[in-house]
Amino acid sequence: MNITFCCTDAAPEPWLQGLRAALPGADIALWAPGAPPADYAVVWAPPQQFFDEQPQLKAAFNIGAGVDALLKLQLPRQTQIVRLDDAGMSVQMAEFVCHAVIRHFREFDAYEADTRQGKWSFRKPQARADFPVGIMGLGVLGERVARALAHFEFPVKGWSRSPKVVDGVQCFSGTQGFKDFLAASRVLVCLLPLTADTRDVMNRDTLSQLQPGGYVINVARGAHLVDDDLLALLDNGQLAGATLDVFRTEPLPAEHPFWKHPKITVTPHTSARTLRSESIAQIAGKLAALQRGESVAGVVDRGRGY
Ligand code: NDP
Ligand code: OXD
Repeated sequence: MNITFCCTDAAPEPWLQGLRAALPGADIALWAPGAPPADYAVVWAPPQQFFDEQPQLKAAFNIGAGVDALLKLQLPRQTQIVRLDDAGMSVQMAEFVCHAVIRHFREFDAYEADTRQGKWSFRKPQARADFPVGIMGLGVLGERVARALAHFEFPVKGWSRSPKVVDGVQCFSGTQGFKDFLAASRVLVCLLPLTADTRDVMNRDTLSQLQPGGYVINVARGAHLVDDDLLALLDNGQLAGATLDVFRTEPLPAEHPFWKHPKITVTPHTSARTLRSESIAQIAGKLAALQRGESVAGVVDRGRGY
């Protein structure tokens, strides 16, 4: 079995070594233009030339959960696209989102500002019941985040394309459930894949439907959010704040108003990082299953876009 590796943004050597250790029978090489045809690929943001020169691939393993960048390319028809499912990302996402929600709910920024001035002062505790958290996307990551927030006894709402049942979470689905979901949420967390249906989903109209004091946490993709609409709603007081980990252009350009906005916390697309050894173990397991003719989790439905 031949495997070609083409991942921009990842130092290739540790990946190649890890893949070789996990798949001792395989011939694994770093892709370069003109490389011989391989059976399988491990990719992240490869150039179009990669797929143009590798039309025979049986499967391409994406070393991330989101495949929006990959699906913009012309892909060989028979190549299965397999994304990471979890591989150590869901616990990171749960801690990131819980941290953002709790930091806002418990007003830790205000406490920090006070204590830095030597002030020993209390704030009136806010009622948890007044902080329903709505999660858009109840997939591998969204469901884990929903369960983690429910553990802290926040009222948790979830929205997905198809109907779901998740313990401790009030679930809504489809376009018909969206309005009710927004009206039931005060904090809005985006964990949707970026598709034609979900692009710009957080805009002036939808964000205005959140409960008073709305707070936005975007950990999915920058193009889910209309930047200017968020800024307008923060500036007119309709929204209380936002934590943003993903942006339309990354790195976030130096002149972007998000950097210095007093109600926005920016993090550099780090809420759930790809973990090399977990990812390699998952890819090796899936490759072995595919070789045995079994189906694997995380195969992308190109028509659906995720
Ligand atoms: P999944 O595919 O497991 O889950 C996607 C969820 O979104 C599903 O519940 C799906 O519904 C729902 N969904 C899709 N389209 C719609 C729609 N039109 N309306 C309503 N719900 C919809 O993905 P993951 O949980 O693994 O990952 C989610 C995203 O998180 C990734 O695509 C990626 O963009 C982002 N991500 C960000 C990271 C970061 O560091 N910031 C790291 C990793 C991922 P249904 O269940 O019915 O199919
Ligand atoms: C991913 C990401 O999609 O890192 O995995 O954003």
